[in-house]
Amino acid sequence: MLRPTHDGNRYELTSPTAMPRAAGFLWNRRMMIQVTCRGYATAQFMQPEPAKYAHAPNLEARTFMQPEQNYYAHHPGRFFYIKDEDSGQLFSAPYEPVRAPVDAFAFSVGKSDIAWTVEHLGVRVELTLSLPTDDVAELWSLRVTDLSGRPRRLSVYPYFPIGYMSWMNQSAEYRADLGGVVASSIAPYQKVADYFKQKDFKDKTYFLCEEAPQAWEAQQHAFEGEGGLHHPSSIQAEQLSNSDARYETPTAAVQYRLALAGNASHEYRFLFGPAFDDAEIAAMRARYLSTAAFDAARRDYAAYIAEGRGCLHIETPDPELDNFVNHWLPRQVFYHGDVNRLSTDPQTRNYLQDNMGMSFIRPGVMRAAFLHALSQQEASGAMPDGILLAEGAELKYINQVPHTDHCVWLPVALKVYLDETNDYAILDEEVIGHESGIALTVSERVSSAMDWLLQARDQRGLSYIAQGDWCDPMNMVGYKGRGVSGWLTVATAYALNLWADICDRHGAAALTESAKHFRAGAVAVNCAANEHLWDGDWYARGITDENVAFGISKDVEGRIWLNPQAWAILGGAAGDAQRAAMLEQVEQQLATPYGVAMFAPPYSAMRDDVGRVTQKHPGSAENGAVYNHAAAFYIYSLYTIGEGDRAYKLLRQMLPGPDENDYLQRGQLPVFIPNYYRGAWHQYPRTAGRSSQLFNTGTVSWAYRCFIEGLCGLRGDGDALRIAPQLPKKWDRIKVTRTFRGATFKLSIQRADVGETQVWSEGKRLTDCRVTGIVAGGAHALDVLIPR
Ligand code: CEZ
Repeated sequence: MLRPTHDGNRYELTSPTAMPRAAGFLWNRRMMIQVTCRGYATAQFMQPEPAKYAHAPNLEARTFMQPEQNYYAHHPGRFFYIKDEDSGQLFSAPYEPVRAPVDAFAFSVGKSDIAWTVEHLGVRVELTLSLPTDDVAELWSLRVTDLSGRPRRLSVYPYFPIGYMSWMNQSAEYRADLGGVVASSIAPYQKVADYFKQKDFKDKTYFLCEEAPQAWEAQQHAFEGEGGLHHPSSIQAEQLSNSDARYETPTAAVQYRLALAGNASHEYRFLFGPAFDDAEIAAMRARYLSTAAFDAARRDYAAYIAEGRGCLHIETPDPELDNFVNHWLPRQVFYHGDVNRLSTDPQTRNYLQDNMGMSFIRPGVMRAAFLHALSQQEASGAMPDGILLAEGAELKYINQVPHTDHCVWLPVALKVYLDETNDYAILDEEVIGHESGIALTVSERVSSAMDWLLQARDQRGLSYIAQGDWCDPMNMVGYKGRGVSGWLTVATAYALNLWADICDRHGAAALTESAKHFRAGAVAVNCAANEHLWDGDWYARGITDENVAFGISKDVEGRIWLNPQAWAILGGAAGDAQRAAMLEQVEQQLATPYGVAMFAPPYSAMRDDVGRVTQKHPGSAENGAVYNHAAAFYIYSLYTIGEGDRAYKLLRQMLPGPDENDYLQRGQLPVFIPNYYRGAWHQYPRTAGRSSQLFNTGTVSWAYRCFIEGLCGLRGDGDALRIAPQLPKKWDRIKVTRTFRGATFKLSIQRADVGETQVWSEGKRLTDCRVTGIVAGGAHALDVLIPR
């Protein structure tokens, strides 16, 4: 049903019904598209805010990308009907809208294209979607092949619904001069000011055909008629009716009458996308719509995706894991780092963590992003809720709600960058405040952010939460100005300690002084955490405005939360005995077969002193899902204390498969990590494990880091690469190739009768398991022996 192909470069699903929401995604710097195995698609492009060129048939709300998208018959998609003119039989590829049980089906997700092969009625249909690297358009190719060996008379109908574009003005027609259906609209508005903002929008959607069709429909109703989508009236007729849409819902369907000799095939190419005017449409056609241009665009786009190749290649006893880590995880990290989830105002914590992952792929991108984020620091030292990336961008959605954790992510992300590059010079770089115009060095700015965290605490020494911390919808713990976050308190200590370490390493006298100050701050914060938040076996999640601790043993719901435990390990609040107790409780209360839940039990009703998180469906999203971002923090914290076995188990659970039941339950291909899998494993086992299918998640930079620095134990340390693998007990050996500062390290790691890890290079044992003298272009072959 599901298998890797092409050496792990693709995943193939051979059923359109087993995992109906299984999808792949492609992106470039201007757009992204997620397509399901059945042909439904969600695409957006930047102008500069995310916009659509194919819509639902009704007025849609504008929102950020949602988890667990639902699909329905009229959902936007890309479909191809095939009619046998002799028998009148009909099917559609990939699967929707006809839903005919086809003879053979393969949905093949590649890194730089998505393809299908569908066979039915003695016909093979091959579809490929790819993107250009620097334009907004979908490049579709379609090949129709006879499998029966006899001459065939077919009609082939690509059907690309365009949907409800605008309540002010929408239309569509076939344009022989441009060679396809062109739908036009006016993006609706009411304020005069919006006219000036929107007048250059790409309000047209085109569907261009390389080969002129025999007939077309440009009006949705004319296409469907009384037959409905699974058997459209216009397809029942001999020929499409050449309709147009005049303030009617636009669509793009065309008809090719195809006479095929036995075993012969025919290939078509189409271009689908938004445009400002006819001239742009004509230009896009000239640029892309030919065999040669498609091939060139594909090569170019594959080269772009290959820029996200990553720095780690592993060969372990688990080939599915290898596939994911070698091929798909760095791709998803690259997506986040290169296009920032295609948002113009990413949440500050997302921006910093997404770029943190880029340290492993293209560290220069992380460096620039870090400086850019700091340029938007407020005079108080606080970081804003979102980082503006485009001229005229505004803070939207959740970024209008005050969250207090954004400063924490500065040293967290910086640490990864510094370990990877040893570029401590960044600390002396001057950053000009974009509002103040004042130049301060990076170290001054990070220090002022840390001081902001230190002062944003109550008289007990606990960190205020305002209307949220990492947990966006935890909006009512502290909205009256008094509530505190247990997680943010221990995370503050972590940030302070990280920053103190960085200051010490830099070595300048002033920074060594700062290090002392921040280390003392961390001690104070941790003392406060232990005094007010330790609940016997774990740390509380917070204390509300009315001074009620929550996330504690006497809570029936929301009793134990993962984040405070993970970060108390990282930040040093938890001593050995506390750690042991926490680990045990996490395992008992939060473990599920699909990973570790963010908290449990989920809330079944509103707690108005905790907030909106308690109103989400139990087990979905932040209400007690296996929220992978939180799981990744915990896994990382386990690696920092040598709990490699526990860590690995959870890391593996983050990926769907490899057994079939697990794939079916999650419903997702192992080509990305979703932001969550449903939790509520005890309450709702039927839905537990179900993937959100949302590939936007801060998880991936942490997961990649866990594989590189945790499992393989290959972390930069000053001028060296430090080697300290933590293989799960059941593994005897692995092979790893890691690129690091331009050098290549090939390691063979295996168990042996040794008391501690030994690293051997050219027959010599390295005394401290650190490789120094690293130069770009260098090659190192290392033998690593680890205790049995
Ligand atoms: O957004 C993510 C955020 O992008 O939720 C995380 C948070 O740390 C990330 O920065 C945990 O809260 O507002 C909501 O209720 C949404 O559920 C968002 O919290 C969530 C969305 O899934 C967007 O990806």
